[in-house]
Amino acid sequence: MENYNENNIFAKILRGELPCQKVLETKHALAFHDINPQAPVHVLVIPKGAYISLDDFVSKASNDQIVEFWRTVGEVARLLNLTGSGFRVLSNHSADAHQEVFHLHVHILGGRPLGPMLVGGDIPPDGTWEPLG
Ligand code: DGP
Repeated sequence: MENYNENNIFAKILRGELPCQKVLETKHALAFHDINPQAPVHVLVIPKGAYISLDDFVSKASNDQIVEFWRTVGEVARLLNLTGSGFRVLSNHSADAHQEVFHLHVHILGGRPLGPMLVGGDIPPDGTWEPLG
Protein backbone atom coordinates (compact mmCIF):
# COMPACT_ATOMS: atom_id res chain seq x y z
CA MET A 1 0.00 0.00 0.00
CA GLU A 2 1.24 3.48 -0.95
CA ASN A 3 1.89 6.23 1.60
CA TYR A 4 -0.93 8.59 2.53
CA ASN A 5 -1.24 11.44 0.00
CA GLU A 6 -2.02 14.76 1.72
CA ASN A 7 -3.55 16.06 -1.52
CA ASN A 8 -6.40 13.56 -1.73
CA ILE A 9 -9.89 15.08 -1.99
CA PHE A 10 -10.98 14.21 1.53
CA ALA A 11 -7.82 15.67 3.06
CA LYS A 12 -8.67 18.90 1.21
CA ILE A 13 -12.24 18.78 2.59
CA LEU A 14 -10.85 18.30 6.11
CA ARG A 15 -8.54 21.31 5.67
CA GLY A 16 -11.49 23.40 4.39
CA GLU A 17 -9.91 23.76 0.93
CA LEU A 18 -12.91 22.07 -0.71
CA PRO A 19 -16.55 22.41 0.36
CA CYS A 20 -18.77 19.61 1.59
CA GLN A 21 -22.37 19.23 2.66
CA LYS A 22 -21.72 18.45 6.31
CA VAL A 23 -24.01 16.11 8.26
CA LEU A 24 -22.09 15.75 11.54
CA GLU A 25 -18.67 16.61 12.91
CA THR A 26 -17.16 15.05 16.01
CA LYS A 27 -13.71 15.30 17.59
CA HIS A 28 -12.20 12.63 15.36
CA ALA A 29 -14.64 12.25 12.46
CA LEU A 30 -16.56 14.13 9.78
CA ALA A 31 -19.72 13.01 7.95
CA PHE A 32 -20.90 14.62 4.71
CA HIS A 33 -23.08 13.80 1.70
CA ASP A 34 -21.49 11.89 -1.18
CA ILE A 35 -21.13 14.05 -4.31
CA ASN A 36 -22.43 11.17 -6.49
CA PRO A 37 -25.24 9.58 -4.45
CA GLN A 38 -26.14 5.96 -5.16
CA ALA A 39 -29.25 6.04 -2.94
CA PRO A 40 -31.61 8.74 -1.56
CA VAL A 41 -29.30 8.90 1.45
CA HIS A 42 -25.60 8.47 0.73
CA VAL A 43 -23.29 9.86 3.37
CA LEU A 44 -19.56 9.37 3.85
CA VAL A 45 -17.93 9.23 7.27
CA ILE A 46 -14.19 9.87 7.44
CA PRO A 47 -11.71 10.00 10.30
CA LYS A 48 -9.89 13.30 10.73
CA GLY A 49 -6.58 11.47 10.95
CA ALA A 50 -4.52 10.54 7.89
CA TYR A 51 -5.51 6.90 7.25
CA ILE A 52 -5.63 5.40 3.76
CA SER A 53 -8.05 2.58 4.41
CA LEU A 54 -9.90 0.60 7.05
CA ASP A 55 -6.89 -1.67 7.41
CA ASP A 56 -4.57 1.31 7.93
CA PHE A 57 -7.02 2.82 10.44
CA VAL A 58 -7.57 -0.22 12.66
CA SER A 59 -3.82 -0.96 12.63
CA LYS A 60 -2.66 2.53 13.61
CA ALA A 61 -5.44 4.65 15.16
CA SER A 62 -5.99 4.96 18.91
CA ASN A 63 -8.87 3.16 20.61
CA ASP A 64 -10.44 6.56 21.21
CA GLN A 65 -10.34 7.40 17.49
CA ILE A 66 -11.70 4.01 16.47
CA VAL A 67 -14.55 4.00 18.98
CA GLU A 68 -15.57 7.56 18.16
CA PHE A 69 -15.43 6.90 14.42
CA TRP A 70 -17.84 3.97 14.63
CA ARG A 71 -20.07 5.84 17.08
CA THR A 72 -20.26 8.64 14.52
CA VAL A 73 -21.34 6.14 11.84
CA GLY A 74 -24.17 5.00 14.12
CA GLU A 75 -25.11 8.56 15.07
CA VAL A 76 -25.37 9.59 11.42
CA ALA A 77 -27.71 6.68 10.69
CA ARG A 78 -29.90 7.74 13.62
CA LEU A 79 -29.75 11.42 12.68
CA LEU A 80 -30.95 10.63 9.15
CA ASN A 81 -33.77 8.39 10.44
CA LEU A 82 -32.36 5.25 8.84
CA THR A 83 -32.37 2.94 11.83
CA GLY A 84 -36.04 1.97 11.42
CA SER A 85 -36.20 1.36 7.67
CA GLY A 86 -32.62 0.08 7.36
CA PHE A 87 -29.34 1.08 5.79
CA ARG A 88 -26.08 -0.36 4.47
CA VAL A 89 -22.53 0.47 5.59
CA LEU A 90 -19.59 -0.33 3.37
CA SER A 91 -15.98 0.64 2.92
CA ASN A 92 -13.93 -0.02 -0.19
CA HIS A 93 -10.36 -1.14 0.43
CA SER A 94 -7.87 -0.92 -2.43
CA ALA A 95 -8.05 -2.26 -5.99
CA ASP A 96 -10.50 -5.17 -5.94
CA ALA A 97 -13.05 -3.01 -4.10
CA HIS A 98 -12.50 -0.09 -6.51
CA GLN A 99 -11.39 2.39 -3.83
CA GLU A 100 -11.14 5.78 -5.54
CA VAL A 101 -10.23 8.14 -2.70
CA PHE A 102 -7.33 7.01 -0.54
CA HIS A 103 -8.50 8.45 2.76
CA LEU A 104 -10.60 5.98 4.76
CA HIS A 105 -14.32 6.50 4.26
CA VAL A 106 -17.38 4.53 5.19
CA HIS A 107 -20.41 4.81 2.93
CA ILE A 108 -23.84 4.92 4.62
CA LEU A 109 -26.58 4.13 2.10
CA GLY A 110 -30.31 4.13 2.68
CA GLY A 111 -33.67 5.73 2.02
CA ARG A 112 -34.93 2.96 -0.26
CA PRO A 113 -34.82 -0.85 -0.40
CA LEU A 114 -31.20 -1.57 -1.39
CA GLY A 115 -31.64 -5.10 -2.68
CA PRO A 116 -29.25 -7.93 -1.88
CA MET A 117 -25.60 -7.39 -1.03
CA LEU A 118 -23.65 -5.46 -3.68
CA VAL A 119 -21.27 -7.77 -5.52
CA GLY A 120 -20.12 -5.71 -8.52
CA GLY A 121 -21.22 -5.73 -12.14
CA ASP A 122 -19.06 -8.25 -13.92
CA ILE A 123 -18.79 -11.37 -11.85
CA PRO A 124 -18.81 -14.30 -14.31
CA PRO A 125 -22.17 -16.10 -14.13
CA ASP A 126 -20.67 -19.49 -14.98
CA GLY A 127 -19.06 -20.22 -11.66
CA THR A 128 -15.49 -19.60 -12.82
CA TRP A 129 -14.73 -18.19 -9.41
CA GLU A 130 -15.07 -20.00 -6.13
CA PRO A 131 -16.15 -18.39 -2.87
CA LEU A 132 -13.24 -18.33 -0.44
CA GLY A 133 -13.44 -19.81 3.01
P1 DGP B 1 -14.76 4.92 -3.14
O1 DGP B 1 -14.95 4.19 -4.43
O2 DGP B 1 -15.25 4.07 -1.98
O3 DGP B 1 -13.34 5.41 -2.93
O4 DGP B 1 -15.75 6.16 -3.18
C1 DGP B 1 -15.36 7.49 -3.22
C2 DGP B 1 -16.61 8.30 -3.08
O5 DGP B 1 -16.26 9.64 -2.87
C3 DGP B 1 -17.54 8.27 -4.29
O6 DGP B 1 -18.79 7.71 -3.90
C4 DGP B 1 -17.71 9.73 -4.69
C5 DGP B 1 -17.21 10.48 -3.49
N1 DGP B 1 -16.54 11.74 -3.79
C6 DGP B 1 -15.49 11.90 -4.65
N2 DGP B 1 -15.11 13.19 -4.68
C7 DGP B 1 -15.94 13.85 -3.80
C8 DGP B 1 -16.02 15.21 -3.39
O7 DGP B 1 -15.27 16.10 -3.81
N3 DGP B 1 -16.98 15.50 -2.49
C9 DGP B 1 -17.83 14.55 -1.98
N4 DGP B 1 -18.75 14.96 -1.10
N5 DGP B 1 -17.76 13.26 -2.34
C10 DGP B 1 -16.83 12.91 -3.24
